[in-house]
Amino acid sequence: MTAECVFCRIVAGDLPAAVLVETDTVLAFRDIAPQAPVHVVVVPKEHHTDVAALAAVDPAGLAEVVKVANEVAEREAEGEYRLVFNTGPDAGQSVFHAHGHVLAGRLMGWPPG
Ligand code: DGP
Repeated sequence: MTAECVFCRIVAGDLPAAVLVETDTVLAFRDIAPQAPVHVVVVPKEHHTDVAALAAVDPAGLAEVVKVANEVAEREAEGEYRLVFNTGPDAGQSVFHAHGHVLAGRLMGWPPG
């Protein structure tokens, strides 16, 4: 946990969030700035800077993130979804705590912006 990390603060219960799924190692909650009718952020409870760091240190933790993302999408969007891990500022990452975005509920364009 880092005191200045917004997702660590949500995991710790210091900041409110609309939580959909909680497991021993993962939390899924609605994004504060939704980009689709379904937009849920899935985070490991442990702090890792991005998905690459998570994969290197805790591959099972990354697998749990993907499993929970799929559960959310099954529940909210009949299992059709996009799972996005913005990695680095140029890719749009603004919160440096590993997270996957579950986006669903509308047609997705390709290529992404
Ligand atoms: P990214 O830009 O890929 O790092 O995604 C970070 C996302 O986190 C962004 O879509 C907005 C969301 N977000 C930032 N702060 C909060 C917050 O305090 N609560 C919630 N629920 N989401 C947040």
